Amino acid sequence: MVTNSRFIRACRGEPHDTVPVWFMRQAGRYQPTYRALRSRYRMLDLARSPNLIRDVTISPVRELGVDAAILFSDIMIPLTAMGVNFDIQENVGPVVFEPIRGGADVRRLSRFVPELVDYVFEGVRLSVAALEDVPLIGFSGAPFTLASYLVEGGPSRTYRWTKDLLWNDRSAFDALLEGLAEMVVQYLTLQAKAGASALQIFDSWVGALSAEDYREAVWPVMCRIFAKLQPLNMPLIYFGVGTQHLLEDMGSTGATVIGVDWRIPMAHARKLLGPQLALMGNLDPQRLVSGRAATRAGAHLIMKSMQNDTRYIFNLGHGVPKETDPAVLKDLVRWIHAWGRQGDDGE
Ligand code: 1CP
Repeated sequence: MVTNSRFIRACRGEPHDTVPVWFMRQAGRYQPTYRALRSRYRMLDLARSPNLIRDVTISPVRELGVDAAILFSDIMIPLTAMGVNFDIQENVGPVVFEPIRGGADVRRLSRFVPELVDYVFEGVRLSVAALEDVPLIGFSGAPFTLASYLVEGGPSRTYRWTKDLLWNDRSAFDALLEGLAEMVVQYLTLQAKAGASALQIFDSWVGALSAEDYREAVWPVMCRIFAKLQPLNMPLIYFGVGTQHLLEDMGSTGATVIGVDWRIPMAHARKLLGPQLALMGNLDPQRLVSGRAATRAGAHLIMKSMQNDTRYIFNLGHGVPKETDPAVLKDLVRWIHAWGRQGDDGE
């Protein structure tokens, strides 16, 4: 476990030399090196090979100079170890072949068998060895976001069937989230034991819920997960998109770092969440596609509003878009580091 890095120190509110930065989806399609690998392997083949996991995981650290690596995998991977059949399809995302639509389908899910995804933990070990003093972030999808793929059968805009299950078959919904929560705890604990230094839970689509539904049906599940992870004594990051209306509740789950999307000013998130939590975010990812000037201008506003905040980590409000020029990201990392050292325009 790496403890003396600026990323981990900022997560804990300890003094550090400059603002740490990493990017969600920092490994992926925008990288020529990743595209070259993908011309030879399918996404799921990459994610099942420990050596390739390591190569892809460490590549943004080498190419961009970011302060943390995130395990290369996908939120769907551990579901293979619960008996779920799915594929990751080009320009679509995860597709689940037999969606879960009721209690009988939920009972079909098996308990999580970690041995079936040993390649993930081996990928963590190999990545950690190659990264030396750069921390590795392990991750999992959150129960609601995973359930949304399992129930819809793929990406969705309305979450028709997921909400239907919540409102019309609450015991099946609860059983599904509970089974997934048990997996999340075991899966993340094993990533920590394999050498990860921080853990992130992606609840990407939880913003689709009303504040009342979140509080009542999801928040208690998240509280139980974070309580079980707390003994690992490492930063626990919780992130979702479109979560302005949920932020305060997300902040009281036991997570120690909250990932904020780009729609809300970072300083406003700080007011809502109070001084104790670390915050991570929140450049509009689309600025990257609009080039260096648009990127620096957005980053300038965020850095100005968060200067002197010792529990702040620079990131995007969501993942790196595939149209991003790597040179823009590399420039951004240098620029954030320089600003964090000297204040204002950095260089
Ligand atoms: O063809 C390809 O190479 C597939 C593109 C791709 C990649 C690079 C997918 C399919 N997954 C990944 C890797 C991935 N997924 C990582 C590691 C890379 C990194 O961050 O550096 C991580 C952390 C994820 C997590 C993930 N997968 C999330 C949560 C984060 C987020 O972006 O919100 C979600 C929602 C997924 C589902 C998924 N997998 C892939 C796609 C295209 C999607 C999104 C589909 C949708 O819009 O619903």
